[in-house]
Amino acid sequence: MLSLLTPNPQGLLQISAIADHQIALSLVLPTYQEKHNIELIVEQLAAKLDYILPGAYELIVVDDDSPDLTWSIAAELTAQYPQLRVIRRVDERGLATAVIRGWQIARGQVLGVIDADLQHPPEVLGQMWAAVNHDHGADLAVASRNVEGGGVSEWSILRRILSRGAQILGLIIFPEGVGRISDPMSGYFLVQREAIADKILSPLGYKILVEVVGRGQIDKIAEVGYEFQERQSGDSKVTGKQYIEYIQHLLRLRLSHSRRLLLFLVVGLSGVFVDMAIFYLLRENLHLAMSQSKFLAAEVAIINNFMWNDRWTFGDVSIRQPGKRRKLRRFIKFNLVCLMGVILNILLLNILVWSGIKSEYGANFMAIACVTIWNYWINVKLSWRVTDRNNPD
Ligand SMILES: Nc1nc2c(ncn2[C@@H]2O[C@H](COP(=O)(O)OP(=O)(O)OP(=O)(O)O)[C@@H](O)[C@H]2O)c(=O)[nH]1
Ligand SMILES: [Mg+2]
Repeated sequence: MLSLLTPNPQGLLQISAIADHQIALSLVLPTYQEKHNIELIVEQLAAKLDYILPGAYELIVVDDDSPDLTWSIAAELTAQYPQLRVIRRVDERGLATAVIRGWQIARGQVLGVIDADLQHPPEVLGQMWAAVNHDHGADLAVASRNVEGGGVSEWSILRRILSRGAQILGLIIFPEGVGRISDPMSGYFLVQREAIADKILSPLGYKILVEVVGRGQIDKIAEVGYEFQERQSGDSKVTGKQYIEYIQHLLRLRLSHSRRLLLFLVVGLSGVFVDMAIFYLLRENLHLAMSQSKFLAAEVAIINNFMWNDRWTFGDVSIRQPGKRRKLRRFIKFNLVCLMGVILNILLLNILVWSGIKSEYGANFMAIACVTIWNYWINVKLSWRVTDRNNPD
């Protein structure tokens, strides 16, 4: 089957949560000018998958209208390989968006990607499939060059330096995504459909994996070592432009991940004002004792912060945890985290002053900054459980 796809101007892509239960795995092969490789890779993959998943997989070639007519050769192969589907995408280029376009028409429960130039050995598919294919299986299985059994066969020193440099840059700009995988540049992986379904994806350039980790609900990651093969036929499409796009892509992910932290900081600031105002009222109008006033003011501020965070900062998560009981549970956790924060704050303040910082106010400011970040992370993990795949109660 050959389908024609026209451009998608907004660049925002979504994958449906609905899968066909007959198809366990949909593997996308992005291609551009791969006429010498396409037949062999389809043959190798079909042989491997007919063995692991007979009748329960599909291969989807997404070709960007290659002038060498890769799409046409692929379309001819569909007669021989009924599990093969081919998309010819016109007037649009880009590896990452091609892969997502393939996943959009895919029917499998697990979605995957592999290069079509024979640099990714189909042999490791068995191990990757085993990693995702059971009840408590991984959300993501990545073929990695940087774990045991992995490597790059004949890379020049320059290419190794560029690759490592890109990885380090990723760790600096977007550590919470890039830091979770030993080979974040890998273009060979399998992911559970439900981990990325209904997310707004907007990848740029080549590195689809960082987009999946950055925007998906990826809890458990498995890595399988593989040896990156040298290209036998055709040319690499990697140019300097891909490096620039990679940096832009990381910055984009950084920004979207910072939004939550930014909202959390704004809410925190509103809490400072609430605390001050209540403290003032209780002291001046009701003449309560200082500690009593402080305690009540802090509690009102915590309630204020919780309300805003639950509705705004973590609104997308709370909506998936409906009901008063769950909300109360989130509130109790938030309250406890804030209380621990106060203790930590006092402890840090003492340590900083004791270690020689002259200004108590400066030390207090540093302590507040550290505790705010700590508060944020603990609340992300504990109260709203943002990284949970199903956000269970
Ligand atoms: N659909 C589509 N596929 C692409 C595009 N660019 C590259 N590809 C395919 O994506 C896969 C990886 O691209 P390569 O150029 O081989 O990149 P690489 O493997 O990182 O680099 P090399 O080791 O130099 O080959 C290959 O199957 C390409 O044909 C594109 O713009 N659109
Ligand atoms: Mg290649």
